[in-house]
Amino acid sequence: MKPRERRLPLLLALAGFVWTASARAYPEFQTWIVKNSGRSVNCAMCHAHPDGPDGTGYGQIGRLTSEEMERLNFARRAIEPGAEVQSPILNKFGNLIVSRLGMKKVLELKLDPSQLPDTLDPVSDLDRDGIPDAQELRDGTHPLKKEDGRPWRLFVNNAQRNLSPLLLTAAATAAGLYGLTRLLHGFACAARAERRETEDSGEP
Ligand SMILES: [Ca+2]
Repeated sequence: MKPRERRLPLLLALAGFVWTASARAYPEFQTWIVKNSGRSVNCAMCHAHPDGPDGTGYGQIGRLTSEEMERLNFARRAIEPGAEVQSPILNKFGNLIVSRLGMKKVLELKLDPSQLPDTLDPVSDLDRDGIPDAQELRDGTHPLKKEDGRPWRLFVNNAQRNLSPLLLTAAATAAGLYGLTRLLHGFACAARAERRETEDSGEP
């Protein structure tokens, strides 16, 4: 292995440390999402804390326990894809990205963040709102909050999801109205027949 090739894993590990140790180390992803979607997006799209990993709040480095530090260090070493990363400074979506891609690929995508959505599982939908995680990344909506999505996409997905119950309700309502109409018609006929019998018998 050439000296340059031997240095690559070390450089990647160092870059991974910088990424997980500083919220501002990788502004390229957030910048692209904001520009592409036109929406304001904070660090909470991928991190545990909306201000990123720096600080002493929940999900920030200054507050981690020894067990959480072990998980953080494991994530820092996840250069290749496939590792089950559970970094305490990332949320479920952030951990999914690192697990699926590995830090090496994440670092490559830093040069062109617009490719990030295409590298994700196209059918993964963590919040089950009907909008895939990759699309939420493009839209600048939160992939872990099912109430956060482009209104039109949420409307279409909800309509598709509830189409069968709506049709059944409409059919039941129509059948009920038809039955009621027939019943009222039957009452009217019976009343007319009774009136005719009374008139024919000459009873007052
Ligand atoms: Ca979703």
